Amino acid sequence: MKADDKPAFPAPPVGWDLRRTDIPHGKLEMIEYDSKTVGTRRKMQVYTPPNYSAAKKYPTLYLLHGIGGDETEWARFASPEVLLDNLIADQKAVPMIIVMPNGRAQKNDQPTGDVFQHAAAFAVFERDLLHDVIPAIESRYSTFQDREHRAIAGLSMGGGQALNFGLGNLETFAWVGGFSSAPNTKKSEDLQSPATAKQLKLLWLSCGNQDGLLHISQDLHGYLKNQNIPHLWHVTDHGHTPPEWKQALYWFVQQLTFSQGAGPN
Ligand code: FER
Repeated sequence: MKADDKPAFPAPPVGWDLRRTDIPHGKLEMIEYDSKTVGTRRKMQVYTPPNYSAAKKYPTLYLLHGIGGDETEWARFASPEVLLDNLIADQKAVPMIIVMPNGRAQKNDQPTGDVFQHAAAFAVFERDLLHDVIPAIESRYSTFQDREHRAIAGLSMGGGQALNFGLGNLETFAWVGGFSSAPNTKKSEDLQSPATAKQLKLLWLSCGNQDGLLHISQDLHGYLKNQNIPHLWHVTDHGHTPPEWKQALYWFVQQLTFSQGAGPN
C-alpha cells in the first residue's frame, strides 16, 4: 500500500443495483457485425438507454472485458443496464450507449483452454475496435461521432486495452478508464504523449488493494502524478473480483458528463 492508495468514492448507496419498477428501462441487445480485421461475423452486447430515440444523438462508452471473459462478461458481472437505468432516472448519469464487444480479436474468440494463450488477440483488437466495431455502432445507432462523446474503459486485460487504445487514439476518445489493469498495459512513458494532459476529459485509474496487479496501476498513477497529468485515482479494499469492477463502473459512468446538446458532427 502506498500513501495515495485511497478511495475517491464511498461504497455505493443502498439500492444502487436493484432493478426499480417505477422508472423507465433501457435495453440490452446482442448484435452482430462483420469484422474485416478478424474475417468473421462477431458479437457484441449493446445497452441503449431508456426511451432511446433515433431523433436524438447519444454518447458512447466502449466497455471491455477481462482475460477469461467475452461480450457477455460485463452484463453478468455488473448488470450495467440496472446501474445505468437507476443513475439516469436520478440524473446522476447522462443517457449513453454502452458497447460491450469481444476483445479477443481472433477467429475462435471464446475463452477456451488456457485463457492466457489468447493474450495476443487482445492487442489485435485495437484494429477491430477502430475499423469495425465503432463504424458498425455509429451506422446502426444514433450517436455523436466526435472524440468528446466517446469513452473507453475496461477491467483487467480490458483495462490495459482501454489505456493503450484510449491514450493511443486521442483523436477517437477523450474519456479513458482502466479498472484493475493487467500487465498488457503499455509502459507509462509509451502511454503518454505531450498532448495527453490537454486533450483528455478524464483519465481514470482504479484498483483494489488486495489485487496482485495493483502495482500496474500504482506505477502509472505515480508516473502521471510526476508529470502533472490530471487523473482520478480510486483504490478500494477489494481484490481482483467482480464487486470491484461493478462499483468502478458505477462511479466511472457518473464522471462521463460529456457535453450535452449539439455536437460538432
Ligand atoms: C497477467 C496477469 C493477469 C496477464 C494478464 C492478466 C497477460 C489478466 C487478468 C484478467 O484479465 O483478469 O500476467 O498477462
